[in-house]
Amino acid sequence: MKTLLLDIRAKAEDALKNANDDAALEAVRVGYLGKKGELTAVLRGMGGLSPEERPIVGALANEVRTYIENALAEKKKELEEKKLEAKLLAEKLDVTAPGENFEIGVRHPLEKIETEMSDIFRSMGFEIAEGPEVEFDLFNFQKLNIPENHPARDTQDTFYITDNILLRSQTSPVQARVMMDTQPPIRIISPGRVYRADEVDATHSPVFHQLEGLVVDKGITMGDLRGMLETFAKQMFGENTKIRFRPHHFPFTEPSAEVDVSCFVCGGKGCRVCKGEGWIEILGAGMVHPNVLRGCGIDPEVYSGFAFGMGIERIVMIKYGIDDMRLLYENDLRFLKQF
Ligand code: 2NM
Repeated sequence: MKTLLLDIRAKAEDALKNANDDAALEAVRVGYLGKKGELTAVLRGMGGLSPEERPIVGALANEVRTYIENALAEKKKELEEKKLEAKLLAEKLDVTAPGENFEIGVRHPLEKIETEMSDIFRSMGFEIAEGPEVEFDLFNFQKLNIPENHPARDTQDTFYITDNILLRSQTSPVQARVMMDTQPPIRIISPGRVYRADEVDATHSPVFHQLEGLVVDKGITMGDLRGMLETFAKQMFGENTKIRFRPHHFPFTEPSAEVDVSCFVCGGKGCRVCKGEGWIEILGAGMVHPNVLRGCGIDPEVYSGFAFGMGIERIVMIKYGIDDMRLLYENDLRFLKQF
């Protein structure tokens, strides 16, 4: 019996030496200490021993059991330490390794110029106003003194959602809304996206951007408009820039003008950029029509105002010498990275 126990101990020790994972450890435990294990079988057979032998063999059996239990626990600890070590090695992080390279984007030229323009107007005290791109024709046309039969109202030119709801064809409805909501003094710009049913070509897109401005107060004159636009033109195109007004017609302003800047490339002598003219058209402007003021709840006998509007794409194309508007919408990084 004694040799059998010592033998079991030696075998268990051997088996543990070769057990290299949790499953092998468990197999050893079951094989010796489990219900049907070798040591358990010996303990069960102790009934056949004499009373003198029993305590001696019992003590040895307990010793062997404790020995195997301790050996199992020790091996388990050893395996866990090995596992942790392997995990730490696998997850090793080299904090001195160079960072991953990722490309930094660039601002879109439209956004860049819009911000530049807004900054100039904000420096002159203008606030930025916004409004919906899906508009009522009340604000897009009626309030702006655009008559029922005006060509701009044609479905050929404007995207209609219903009979009286449309995609705004200009940002002026924003100005109409501000005039209806607030009494003068008013000094706002409304940059934003507008929609017209145009075919795509080098100078047209059904979706483009405008920046309009509006000033209403007591005693506002065309001289104020001129001075303000001159300041804008000099900051946008250079200190030597001059402006000129040419008579024009808009339904919402009277009088109205188209406004040119002297060519910032040739200074007015005539070149490729100004097509030999010396001048480049940049915007439309005028004194807000009394009908518009009255219709928006402002008394034209007390107040007067000026308004202007320009296409942001057009300014971008002039400033950067871009001859095809479609380049601004294609998002080709080789193009966009040049600005
Ligand atoms: C332009 C040209 C001239 C304009 C007028 C108004 C309003 F709401 F005050 F009547 N907003 N914008 C205006 C005037 C726009 O764009 C070429």
